[in-house]
Amino acid sequence: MRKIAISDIHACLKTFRYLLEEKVKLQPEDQLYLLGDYIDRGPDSKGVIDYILQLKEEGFQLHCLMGNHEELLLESMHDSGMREIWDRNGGMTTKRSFGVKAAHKIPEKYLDFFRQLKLYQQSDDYLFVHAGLDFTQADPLSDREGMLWSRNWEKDISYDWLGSRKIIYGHTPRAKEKVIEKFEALGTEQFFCIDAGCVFDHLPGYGHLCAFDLTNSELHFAANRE
Ligand SMILES: [Mn+2]
Repeated sequence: MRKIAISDIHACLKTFRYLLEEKVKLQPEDQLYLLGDYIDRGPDSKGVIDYILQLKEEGFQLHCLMGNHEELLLESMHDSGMREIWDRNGGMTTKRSFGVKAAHKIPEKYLDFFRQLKLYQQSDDYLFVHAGLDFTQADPLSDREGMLWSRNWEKDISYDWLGSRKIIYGHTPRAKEKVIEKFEALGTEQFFCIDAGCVFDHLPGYGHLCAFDLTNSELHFAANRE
């Protein structure tokens, strides 16, 4: 049994499948933590959700967290300001992939999937969250905004609060080399961002989807193959 985390798939279905099937070789006894941002920007948002639902149906053990892009989709259903932000950040590609002109036209089974996503999850000494934790708040795990949107929060970590736990997150893309560098620092640091910018393959060094095998302390990468 392995624990594996992947974040920020951003509609890159081919890369996601290749990473899971050819690199990670996911097994039914593994626990897979997906840290949100399944949709937007890349070519096949619907396909990514279909694949996740299929894996769950086949009995694979998935723990799916919410990302800010799923929040934008849900909020856009009743907030026109959010709709504009979503459209500017990949929402148009997601609507196209579902063949709809508005989020509320997306079939209910997908909306249900988005609605039931968790904001964070803990397992052993690991705390999984999409963006980070806002330690300027009294209880970072009650602060939805921080968990979905925060950046550059690492300098504010309260180590009294965190104890021996390590925070695994995505949201802020970086080059593959930078991910590897921070992976090597994980022995001394208690936070690790696994977003290697899969969908941003036009940026030098970016364009990889990363799987972090926590059990064996290994990284697997797949280059964008969309
Ligand atoms: Mn994000």
